[in-house]
Amino acid sequence: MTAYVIADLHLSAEAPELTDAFRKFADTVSGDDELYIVGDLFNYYVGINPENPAHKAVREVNSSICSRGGRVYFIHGNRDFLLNRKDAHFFRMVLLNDVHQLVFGDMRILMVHGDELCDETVGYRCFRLFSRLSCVQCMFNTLFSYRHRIGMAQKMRAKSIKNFEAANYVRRMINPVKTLSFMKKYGVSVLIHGHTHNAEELRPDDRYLIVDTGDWTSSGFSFVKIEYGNATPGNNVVISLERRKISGR
Ligand SMILES: [Mn+2]
Repeated sequence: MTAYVIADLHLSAEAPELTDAFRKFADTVSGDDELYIVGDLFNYYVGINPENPAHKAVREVNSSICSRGGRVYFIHGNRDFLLNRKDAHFFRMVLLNDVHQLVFGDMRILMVHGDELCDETVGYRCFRLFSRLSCVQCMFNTLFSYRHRIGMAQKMRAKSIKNFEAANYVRRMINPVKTLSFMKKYGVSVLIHGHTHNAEELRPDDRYLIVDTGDWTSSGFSFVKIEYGNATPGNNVVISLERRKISGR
């Protein structure tokens, strides 16, 4: 049995090669397996659009995983936090809390998107808190049309890209001190996160493992594979970070 963890696919109508890669990758998820998408599945998300090929594909792909007995779970990223429980149902996935724990015997693995592990500005922290309130989201969806919401999301994306460029493309990183104290608070030895787009394993010391799932681009993608046995799951959990090239590149 295997649990796959992926993040930062950034699917959109403009990047069909990523949607195709997701489709192919999903074929490896068998009936005994679980797929965890830990945020930023979509490049931006302001509601279901049945005409959007990325939305259609996610629904189809997840439906096919579910129909063979597999399960798909989703944790919000900073780009798709507006995806609510009803939307998750449409996409055939189960919406989890922002912090989720997997327990295999005595091994506990924490999963988060990862933006909360970075050094964010006070402004972003306030925005994150405010924008995740369901009453605010409900108001946003009621007050503005889908087209209007798309426009606002695109403006926010443009501003974020400009800020990233202004900072000279500084590599996004988690704060290791914050991350360790986060892990200690939850009493876990393993943490898997996305958001920072660097597929890598960090071992602050022998007791802790921090894995960045990496992202999906037109040249390739990465994912975390957690293999666990049936009988004594705590004793034989194997965690690996795997990379794949997108064929044709
Ligand atoms: Mn993110």
